[in-house]
Order: sequence, then structure tokens, then C-alpha cells
Amino acid sequence: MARTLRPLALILVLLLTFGATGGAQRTDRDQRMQWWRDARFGMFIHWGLYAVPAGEYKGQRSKDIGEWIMSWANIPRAEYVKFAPQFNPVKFDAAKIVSAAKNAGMKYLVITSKHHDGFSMYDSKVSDYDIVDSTPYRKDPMRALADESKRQGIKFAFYYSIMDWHHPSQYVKAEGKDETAGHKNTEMREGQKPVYVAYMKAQLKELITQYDPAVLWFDGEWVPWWTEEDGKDLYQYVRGLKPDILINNRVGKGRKGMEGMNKTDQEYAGDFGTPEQRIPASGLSGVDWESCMTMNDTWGFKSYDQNWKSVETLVRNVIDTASKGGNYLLNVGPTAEGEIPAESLERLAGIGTWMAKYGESIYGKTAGPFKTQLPWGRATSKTGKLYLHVFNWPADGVLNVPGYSANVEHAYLLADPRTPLTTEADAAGLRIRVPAAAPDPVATVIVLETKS
Ligand code: JFZ
Repeated sequence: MARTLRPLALILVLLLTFGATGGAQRTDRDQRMQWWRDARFGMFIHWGLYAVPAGEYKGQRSKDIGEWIMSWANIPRAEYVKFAPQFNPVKFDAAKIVSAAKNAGMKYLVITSKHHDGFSMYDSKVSDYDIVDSTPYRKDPMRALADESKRQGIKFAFYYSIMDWHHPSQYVKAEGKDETAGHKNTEMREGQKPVYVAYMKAQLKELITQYDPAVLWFDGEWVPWWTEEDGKDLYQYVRGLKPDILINNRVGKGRKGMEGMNKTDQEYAGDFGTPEQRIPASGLSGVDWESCMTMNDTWGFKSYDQNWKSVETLVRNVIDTASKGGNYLLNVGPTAEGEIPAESLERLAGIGTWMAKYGESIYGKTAGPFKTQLPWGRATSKTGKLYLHVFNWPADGVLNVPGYSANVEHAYLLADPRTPLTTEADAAGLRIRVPAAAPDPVATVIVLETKS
């Protein structure tokens, strides 16, 4: 870099670094969040050693989630590590996974680089407890996924757990539980926290410098030994390594339980809220959030979980989320062979069919103008355009948009822009004449172009 440019670059880095948690540098924040706000839909991938037991240990099954088996089956470290030599995902195909995400209409993927069990899914130099060093597979699937994502033009991102059931700094102190098994609240050994934080930072540096992730999605932050101060420090560390990276609010202590939004008593670290297994009742203006959700009842693969959501539900969840100004991060849990289950692939394809037709109403769109929920569906918008998502088609051929009084210039079905729909305004709102039968049983999109 030319000598004269250096001070400028330094100022830029400082601005990006410290504009993060405060509201002062709103424009920097807006700039780096832009792709993510436009994306609206991503793939979550929970994949790790837990795919080997697939929800079953010594004949014991559980309603609990698959990636927590080390905890609910009370498996000591010395036993859990034995899954590693059995983990040989020879059917893993990065191109197939990235294509499945892309064809579903997803714009980014977030994969577990290390979950609570502490097993690294990439070639870490600071641990041998990783897929390259301790499994017969000996390859780095994160390398393949990062490269393939770049090739196919989809953003690649990492999940990383702060709580670690394998690291010697942490142990379990709970009645009837093995000290080296998993637990929702690990204890930190006296004096070991700096050692563990250094380990995390070394891993995060590997992940960021070698794989260039667009997002760092932290989790497992609720353990009592992790503080907001630790979170802010880690946030700055990660941002220092990659100024335009996005970091979720689970890096610190701001998150309000499963609701996922930040507490408001103080400023917390993180760029977006993380509601889990739910979509907020309404959006919050000026707040970025992403609802993560499973397709069945587990994140990590379980051989016997068949409680699948329908394509209709999943598509409507994408719409519901976008209509409240949020992102939808939908999970898949690949098997120990490295494949996304067929049931998940079918659903991804089904969502993709809808998204290919109606994606315009989702990408780059935000909440609709309505204060109360529309009786028949949802709405998204962007200056000059309103997209009505009709879940329940009117039986009488008239769709009422209560309280809507904007000046409509054009109304049409998104799938048939050349056929105008007739509209009438009255005191109660807008009435749109629509075909007798629902053009799309999952959700039909009607576009209203308004004078702006
Ligand atoms: C967390 C993980 O524990 C889980 O395995 C998965 O990765 C999910 C996306 O994130 O799930 C949580 C986190 C917090 C609570 C419950 C589940 N909580 O605070 O009750």
C-alpha cells in the first residue's frame, strides 16, 4: 500500500471496528449489513460427530436434540471421542449441498465449525480433535464448502460454540452427571479462562483468515463464566480480523432467551438478534434479526425424527419472517455419511419452486405498512411496491385490504404481471377483484404499485 494511503486505511479500520456496537456510525453498519438484509433466507447446517450416534446411545433414544447427545446420554469425553474413528462422510458433496441451498432460494449458509461437543469440523492447527486429524475421512469439508460457495456465488458463514464440552478448561458439576460429559452449564476451572479464550481466538483466527466467512454465528454464550465484557472483547477481536464481518448477538449476554432479541437495559455486543424456533409476533423497526428453525425437531441428524414441517409451512415461515423485516435461517442436519436427508432435500426443492416464482417479493424487501396482521396473509414492501402474500384465498373473489388508502396505480399477480386486477378504494380500505380460485395454494403474491 502506498505510504500516503496508510493513515487513511487506519482511520477506516478504526471506524469500522468501533462503529460496531454503538449507533454513531450507522452508515458503516448499514453498509456491511446490506447483503444480509437483502438475502432474507439462508441455510443453517448442524453437522458434527453427533451425526454418528444419530440420536441413539447404547439403545437409548431421546426427545432431546441430536447434537446434545453428549449431554442427555451423559457420555464421558473418553467415550464420546470414539465416534471420531467412526466418522467417515464419504458421501459428502459440497457442490450438492451448495446447489440444494441455492435452488431453494437461499443466499447464504451458516455451518457448525465447532458445536458444544468441541469437535472441529475443519483442519485446526491448535487441536487434533478435528475432522482431518482424528477421523478416517482426513479431508476438510469446510474448505470444500467455502470454495464451492464462492464458486456458486452464495455467502459462506460459520457457527462457533463458546461453551466447549471437550476443552480441559471446562467440566460438569451436576448431580448424577459425569464430570467430563456435556451439560448446559459447564463450569470453568480456576484460572483456565484466559487459556480457553486464547484457544477460541486462535481458532477464530484460523476460521476467518483461511475461510473468509461472511458471518460469525456464536452460541453457547449463556454459561455463567462468560460475561458481556468477554463478549464485547471477542466481538472486537473478530471484527478486527475482518472489518465487514457480521456477528450475531450470542457473542455476548444481550439475548433474551429463545425470543432472541436483545435486552434493552444497556448496549450489548452483536449485529443481529437470534430468535430460535420462533418468529416474533411483529417486527421491530430498526432492529436486525434472524429466526433460526429446524425442519423437524432436531438440529443435528437423528435417524428417527420424522416430525417434518410441510413445504407450505416452511414457505409461509419465509414470508412471515420477511413481512416482519427479519431473515429466516432454516436448518438441515447431514448424516454421518455427509448427506442432507432426503426429506430435507425434498422440502428445499419445494421451497425453491415457490421462491423461483415469487422471490422478488422476498429479496431486498422489508415489513409491510400494516399495524395489525392481515386476516388472510402477510405483506412485504419496498418503496413504491407492496407485495400481498395471500395464504387464505377469498371465496367471493374479492380481497379486502383493511385500512389501506394509498393511491394504487397498478395491481396484478406477481406470476402474471400483464393482467391488471381491478381495485376499488372505500372508507374501509382497498378491495381487489381476484380470480375465483387461488393461483397458488401455498401463497399467491399480488403486487400493488403505488404513487410514491
Ligand atoms: C442452541 C444450541 O444449544 C443448539 O444445539 C442449536 O445449535 C441452536 C441453534 O442453538 O440452542 C439453544 C440455545 C439456548 C437455549 C436453548 C437452545 N436456551 O437459552 O434455552
